Formats: sequence, structure tokens, C-alpha cells
Amino acid sequence: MNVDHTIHKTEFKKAVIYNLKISYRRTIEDATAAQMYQAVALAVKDMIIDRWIATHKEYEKQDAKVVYYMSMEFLTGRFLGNNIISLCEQEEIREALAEMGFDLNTIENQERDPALGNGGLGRLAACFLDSLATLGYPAYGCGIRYRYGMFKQKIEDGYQIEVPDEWLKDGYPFEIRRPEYATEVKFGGYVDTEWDGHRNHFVQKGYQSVLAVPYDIPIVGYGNNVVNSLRIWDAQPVNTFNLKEFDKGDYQKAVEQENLAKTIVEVLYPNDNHYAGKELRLRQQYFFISASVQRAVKKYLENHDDIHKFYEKAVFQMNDTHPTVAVAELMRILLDEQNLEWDEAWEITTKTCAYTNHTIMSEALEKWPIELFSRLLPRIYQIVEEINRRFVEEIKKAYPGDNEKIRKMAIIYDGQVRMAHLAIVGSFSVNGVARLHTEILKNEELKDFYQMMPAKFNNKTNGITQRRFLLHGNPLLASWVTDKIGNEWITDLSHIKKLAIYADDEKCQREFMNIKYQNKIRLAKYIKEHNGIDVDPRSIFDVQVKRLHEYKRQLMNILHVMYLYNQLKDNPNMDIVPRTFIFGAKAAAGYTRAKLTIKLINAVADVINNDRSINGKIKVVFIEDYCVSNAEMIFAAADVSEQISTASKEASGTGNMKFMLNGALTIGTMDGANVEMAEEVGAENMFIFGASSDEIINWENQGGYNPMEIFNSDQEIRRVLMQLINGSYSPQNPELFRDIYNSLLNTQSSDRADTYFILKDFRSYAEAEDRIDKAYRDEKWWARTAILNTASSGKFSSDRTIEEYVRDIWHLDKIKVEL
Ligand code: GL2
Ligand code: PLP
Repeated sequence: MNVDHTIHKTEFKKAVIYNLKISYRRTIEDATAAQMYQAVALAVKDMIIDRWIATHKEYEKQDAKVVYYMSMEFLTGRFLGNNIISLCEQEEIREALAEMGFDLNTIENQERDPALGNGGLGRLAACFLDSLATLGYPAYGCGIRYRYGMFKQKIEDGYQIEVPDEWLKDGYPFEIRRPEYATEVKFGGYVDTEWDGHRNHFVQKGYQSVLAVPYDIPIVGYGNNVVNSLRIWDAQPVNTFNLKEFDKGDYQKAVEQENLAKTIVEVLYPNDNHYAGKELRLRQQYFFISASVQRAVKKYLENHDDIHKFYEKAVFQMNDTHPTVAVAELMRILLDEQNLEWDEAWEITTKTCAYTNHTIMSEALEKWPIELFSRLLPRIYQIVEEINRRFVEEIKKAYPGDNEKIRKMAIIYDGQVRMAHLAIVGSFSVNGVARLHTEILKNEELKDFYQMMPAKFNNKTNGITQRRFLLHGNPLLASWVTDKIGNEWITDLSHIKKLAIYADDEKCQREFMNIKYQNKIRLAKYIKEHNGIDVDPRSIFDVQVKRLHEYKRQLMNILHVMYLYNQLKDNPNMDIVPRTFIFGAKAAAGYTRAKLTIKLINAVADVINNDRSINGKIKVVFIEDYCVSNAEMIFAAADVSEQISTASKEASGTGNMKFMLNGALTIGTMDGANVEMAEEVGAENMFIFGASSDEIINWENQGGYNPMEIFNSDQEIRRVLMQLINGSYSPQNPELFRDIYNSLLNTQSSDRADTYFILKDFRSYAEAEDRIDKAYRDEKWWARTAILNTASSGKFSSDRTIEEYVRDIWHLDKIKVEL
């Protein structure tokens, strides 16, 4: 052991002891694990701070261009473990804690997951921040400090119960409050026009306002001393209970401002891929965007005097349409506060803003009623109207006499403000998140925009951070990989392809599968503790974890389990490899059918897991509260990854990539990034099935298909469907799953039946599942293919994605931080 190492450890221990003392009046002997977590986190934060300061000094010194990644969601997951890894102090800290009688993993498990996001879109934002810091690019994440993040899910009697997520209850040790950057955000009132002898000024009057106060969370780059910031905004009343207002008899207004501040950041909307049109949601959007844009402009003006060149130093990446008011807010600041002319302001804005589209699902498209939008944001609405007026002129010029184009493309139409259209018109770049998705945008959903402005469109296939999802989540595999090919993969995942040469090596195959087995034991333990179910780590772990959504087709998965169970009941000696079907999914609180699907999965689990006659050949487990921290463990333990969305519906998927990195084999449709995964690993090393996106889009254009034909002609499918309504899985209430049955078959209702083509794809899916059963018996083939999947995942690092954003959209320079 070298001297440095010992000094480090001694200092670290001292810091922990000191933190325990001043925060809790405790010593090591009587500290709880939760107190230890706080004390350790503060000691780690201490190690981060100098780098954080140095990073920002470096930004200033280089006058660096900065990307502002604007997002309603950052699903970061726990920070302690990742920060320690990024500081490259894991072994020292583990040892130091052990010497004090504590286990690092236990302490890490004390941290409440900051769950400021729903699913893929929010998790992508978190991966991007990790990559930006690791690659050394100047960046801010801009978001909201929700008091309650994504709800915690409990399962009671098979039903989902939502429990508030009190992540801030004991204080969050990594954040720093920055009251010096507090800024006012205004809502409502009206716009007055004042003439100053030269020009009109637009002044918002009679408004309510809140004070936006930022908190910064450090984002630690891996091994490079770079620390960027995730800046999340909290809301406070502008003046805490304003007595002056009270005196003037404006009691009502004072109370309203106080309430506005309280409610605005209260809770994250738990809808994934779904627009609900709630007023408070629009308030949230404008709140964090106005604060972030005001701050970005102010920061620029601290060191520059020509606002015309703002875009040379700042770029706003809008994560979906949620932050799109940024276009109008930047216009407002340039017009009303910087006194620019419209054309100047527009040029700056459209050189600053860029938009990422994350879905083609029509129910996710944000369209705000004019009445609501203009009442809440009167000045912003005026600006959007003017943007629209000018854009419609352009359409007319490009397509004279074509009113259809105006109907399809206008920003304001039919009483609504269409946020996607505003985002496209106000941005210099529009990107999709996987090649197939971008093609669908160009050729279907956004065809008219693509034809009019093709140069804006580009693709950026999503990625994930290997630091969290391999190095931290799967330490056994991570050290095996490093053993074989060195550690460069940690910051450059393309190196992982070097593993391919080990795919045929029988010793390596055994090692690889043994690591998988150890990870399955770890997950089996977790399942036993949380679900009370015994699962056999020798069975195939077949996993579908993601938000519950009809297009993701968890229903098809569980219907297939029912089908398999029927076969086993008919033929108890049927020769199948034991399989554990693992599900994990939160349903939006108001999404009734999704919640009923959770109940169905649990009902099927109940019957199957308790049926001794099938000898434990299949088991079904629903893991409660799927979130980033248990996700890390689940990916590591999966043999099979279920990526079975209706083709064309999953824009990319990122869970699919995490499974692949961890050596799971994918059963999937040719959808989203699955297409590119197949390209990398070879279609023969995945289990691909189902209709193509072209076929689906064609059927949709013809008004769907008739599932009754399948129901009438396929006895086994009919049997499964009948079991939904004959009490097989709900003897007390045979009607319980009627809605699901109807969704697949009902031709009376106005909804199309089987919108997501579950019955259409069922046979092809069942056949692919059967191929898995056969393939798993060939241990060498499976091990080889698993290694090849890991070895072929290099493209799917978010480091690669970020380099592409930088090259094509952001044009940032790397910074170097020396301590
Ligand atoms: C999503 C897509 O559904 C998903 O396929 C994609 O991987 C992520 C990230 O790009 O974005 N779009 C969306 O609205 N949510 C997603 O997860 N919530
Ligand atoms: N939710 C969590 C907690 C995740 O870790 C991920 C992972 O990528 C997702 C949602 C997104 O999953 P998918 O891409 O399968 O929709």
C-alpha cells in the first residue's frame, strides 16, 4: 500500500466522523446507516467541490460555449455510488468504511433515488449529463426541483398503489442552494403597450409572480476532474406573505402568490408519453424555462456586450416539446428587455434553439388551448401569434394557394397552440432518437415540415452510460471485461468489441455465464425479500421492465404466459426449460387499462406460482417499484430482454441497450433502436419477430385489421382470450378483465379493436419465444451469443450520441481541468 493511499483513507475517515458529529451529534459507534450515508455523501461532496469550482473557472477562462439541456425530467437515480466511481476512489472508500465497520453497498442503498422523471426520456437526459461531463463538454441540465418525484409503487392485492416520493424528506446532501441566482417569473395579467416616442414597449401588468430559486447538483465526469451542474429550480413566493399588499386590501392576491409558489413545483406529472393538458403543467413549463433562459442571457451579458452573438456561446437543446416555450421566452427577452427588432431577435433565437422529438404517439402531442395559453402567458402568446403569422406567410409563399398546407402546418390552428410546430419553426435542428424513428418523422409524421425545411432534420440514435449500467450496476462483469481488454471501455465503449474474440473460448463462456448466474442469485434474493417468491436462478430470466403502456405490449407477454401455462396444464410432461417471467412497470396514475394489466399480471402470477402440478417450470414475478436503482440490478441478471413494442411506436428505447450491454439476448420487433442493435450484433443473434413498421403503418392507414378473424380461426388464442372473461384468473369477479378482452376484440366500440396488433403478432411472438427455449439448451451457443451481444453494444454508449450532438448541432469545445 502506498503512503498516499493511506493518507487518503485517513482523511476520508476524519471527514466522515466530523460530518456525523456536526450534523447529528453522533459518533461512529452510535450512527445509523442513514446517518452514515449522509456523512459519507457530504465527505464525497467535499471532494467534488474543488473540481466543481475549477471546472467553472475553466469555462470562464476559455469563454466556452455551453449547451443548456432543457428538460422537464431528469431520472438520475442515486448519485453516491456513481460519484465515488467517477472520482476513482471506490476502493479507498470501500476500505475506509470497512475499517469503520460499514459496508459501502449498504450505505449506498440508504440514498433515496432522485426520481425527477418518468421513464426513458428522463433517464436519457441523465445519461447525457453523465456523458457530457465525462467527455469534458460545458453543459447545464435545466429542470425542476419537484418536491415529489415519480411516485413509489406498492402492490396491494395485485393492484398498483401510488405512494408519494418524499426524496427531500431528510435533505439531499449533494445539492447546493444558489439564492444569488434567484429570478422572478411572471404569470397572467395583461399586456400594456407604451410608446416612448420611438417604438412600442410591451409591458405585462397585473400579473402574479413567483421567485425561482436554483439548486445545483454536481455531475461528476469520470476521472477527468470535470464537474458540470444539473440546475433544478424551486419556487418561492416573491415576498413571503406581503403585509403591504394586505394593507391595501389585496389579501387575495398575496395568498394567491403564496399558493402559486407552493403548487408549481409540488409534483412531477406521472404521465409517460401522454399529454394531459393540465394548466399547472403549462405553468411548470414556463416556470423553469423562463428562469433558465433569463439566467442564460444574464450570464452571457456578464462577459459579453453584443447580444447578437448570443448563439455563439449558448445552445438550448429542448428535450421534447415540454420546454418549447423557450423559443418565445428568448424572443421576449430579446425584444422587450434587450430592445432588439423582430428580425434580429428571430435570427438569434433560431440559431440558439434545437429540438429533439421523442415520440410519434398522437396522444403525447402537446396542444394547448389558446384560451389557457393566452390567459397564463399573455405576452408569450402575443409573440407566438406573431411567429405563427410570419410562418403562415412563408407557407403561402412556398405553396401558393395550398390551404391544406396551412391547416397542417400552422402553429396556431383550430383554437390550439401546437407545440411541436413551434419547436420545429423556432429551431435550427430537429432530431429523432433512432434511425427508424427519424425516417418515420421525415416520411410520415412531420413530412410537410421535412419537405419545406429538409436541412433541419437529423438523427441522433440514443445511447446509455456504461459507467452506471455496467461499471456500477454489474461490478462482476465490469471487472471481467477489464481483465480481458483493459479499462478503456469505461470512457470509450467502442473498445468493447475486442471481447468478440473470446466468444468462442469455452473457458470465457463459462466465466461469463457464471457471472450471469451470480447476478441472477443477487436478483433472486431481492425477489425473495420483496415478493416472497422463490425463483430458481437456473431458470431463464426473461425480463420486461419499462413503463406500462399499451404500445409496449406487456399484455402480449402475459397472454403468452397464459398460453404456455395452458400447454403445460394439458401436458404436464412438456419439455421446456424452466423460465421465470419477470415484469416491472409503473402505470400512470390515471391510466386505467394499464393498471388493470398490472392486476392481470399479478393474478396470473398468483395462479401459476401456486400450481404445484407444473413443477415450477414457469414462474411469474412482478417487481414492485421499478426504478433506476433496482433497474441496475435487473439488467445485470437478465437472460432475455423483452422489447416487443408494436413496430413504429417505440421511438428508440434505451432499456433495450442496457440489457444488451449486460449480455442479455433480445426478443423484439424491428422497432426503434432494436433495428440498429440487430445491425450491430447480427439478426441471427437476436429473436426477431412480428410485423414491420411499414406493415403496421399500412394497416393503420387502412383503418386497422379485424382481430375476430384470428379469434375465430385460432383455438389456442381464443382459449387464452376466453380466460380473461371466464374467471380463470379472477374467480370472484369473472368480469374483472372484460375491458382488456374488449380492447382486443370489441368491434362495437368506436375505438379500433386491438390497436396495437397484439393478436396479429401473437403467433410470430410465440414462435420466437419457442426459439428461445430451444436455443437456451445449447449452452455454448447461448454463452457465445451473450458475449457477442455485450461485445456489439459499443455503438449504444451515450458518449457516442453526445459526440454526434456536439459535431452536428452544438459545436462545443472540450475543456480540460487541472487541479
Ligand atoms: C420516449 C420514447 O418513448 C422512447 O422510445 C425513447 O427511448 C425515449 C428517449 O428518447 O423517449 N418518448 C417519451 O415521451 N418517453 C420516452 O421514454 N417518455
Ligand atoms: N425506466 C427506468 C427506471 C429505466 O432505467 C429505463 C431504462 O432505460 C427506462 C424506464 C426506459 O425503458 P424503455 O427504453 O424500455 O422504455
